[in-house]
Amino acid sequence: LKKRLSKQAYLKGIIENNPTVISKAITLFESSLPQDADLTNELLQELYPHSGKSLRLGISGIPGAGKSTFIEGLGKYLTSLNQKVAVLTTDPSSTISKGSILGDKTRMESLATDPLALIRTSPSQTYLGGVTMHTRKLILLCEAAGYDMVMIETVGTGQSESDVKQMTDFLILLVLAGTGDELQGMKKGIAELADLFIVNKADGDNLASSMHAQQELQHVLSLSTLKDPELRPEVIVFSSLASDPFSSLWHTIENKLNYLKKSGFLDNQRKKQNIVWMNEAIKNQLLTSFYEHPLIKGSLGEMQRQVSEGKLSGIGAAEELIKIFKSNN
Ligand SMILES: Nc1nc2c(ncn2[C@@H]2O[C@H](COP(=O)(O)OP(=O)(O)OP(=O)(O)O)[C@@H](O)[C@H]2O)c(=O)[nH]1
Ligand SMILES: [Mg+2]
Repeated sequence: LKKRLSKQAYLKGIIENNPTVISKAITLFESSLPQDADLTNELLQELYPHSGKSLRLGISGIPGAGKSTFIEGLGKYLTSLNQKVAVLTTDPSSTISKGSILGDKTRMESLATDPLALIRTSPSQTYLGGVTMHTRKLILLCEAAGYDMVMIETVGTGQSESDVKQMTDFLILLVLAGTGDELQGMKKGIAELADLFIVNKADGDNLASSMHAQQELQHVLSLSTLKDPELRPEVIVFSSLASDPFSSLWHTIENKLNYLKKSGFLDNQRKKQNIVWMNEAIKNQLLTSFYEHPLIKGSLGEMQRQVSEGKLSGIGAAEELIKIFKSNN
């Protein structure tokens, strides 16, 4: 059995921002042992009153859009203002290639060694409740530990953008000029998901095409049906290679955030997100207790075989399993 701290020791360490304890707590949260789940839930309950005070920032974009570079730059800028910054990334490719994890680590090296920063990369496939559930827990932990800003990096696949939108206050989408299909695709909804568009790597030979992409995107967004024009995302061209690019960028983000705060939009959004979280947790716990039920475990494989061979309909099999579950619970 793995050695765990007492609940009080975790609590104290997290609230005092003790890096060793925080790291141990994250390991506990990542565990899939049932006895760890109980301690995790008790801890979350106790941490909750200490959470909520950070700004939650989502950063999404296609692979290679420059997300990690951007996060590191913005993170360093914020720690230079004495802000505490936590970065949560999931690594969707961890089971396929290890290269990307190592790459990320190297690229965020100067932020990783910053005493005001915490970087955590979680493998994405291992959690019963999925990445989203896990990330939300880490957000609460980071907030209780006093981080002012929690940044979440996610690779844009459509679904992951809606997921990250559901747990952040502000979503930044990094796009690259010359990936025209992406820009076209944005007409279908993503435009209204992001709070800020950044045409990234607008430097060198990319500059002219980036300006063009900016105009194109602005046009797409001007057709949006958002009622409040203040909520319409801005499109800016950006390069991490420019000198001191993050101070003016942060100014832009802060202006927008101030509006969102004053108008009550952020509060409202968090209230809705809390409900989403509750519903997801219910679904998650029901699913877990279903699939972990000994009788279901015992018959699921056989049912699946019969369904795949066409001997039973999928819906019929599901109904039978649920009947078994309900009458033995
Ligand atoms: N020219 C230029 N290159 C950049 C800029 N930002 C990042 N890059 C480069 O683009 C490549 C990818 O950058 P990352 O920050 O790793 O991109 P990412 O979106 O995190 O990539 P994944 O996590 O693999 O999806 C690296 O070689 C960076 O050095 C920029 O502003 N200008
Ligand atoms: Mg990255």
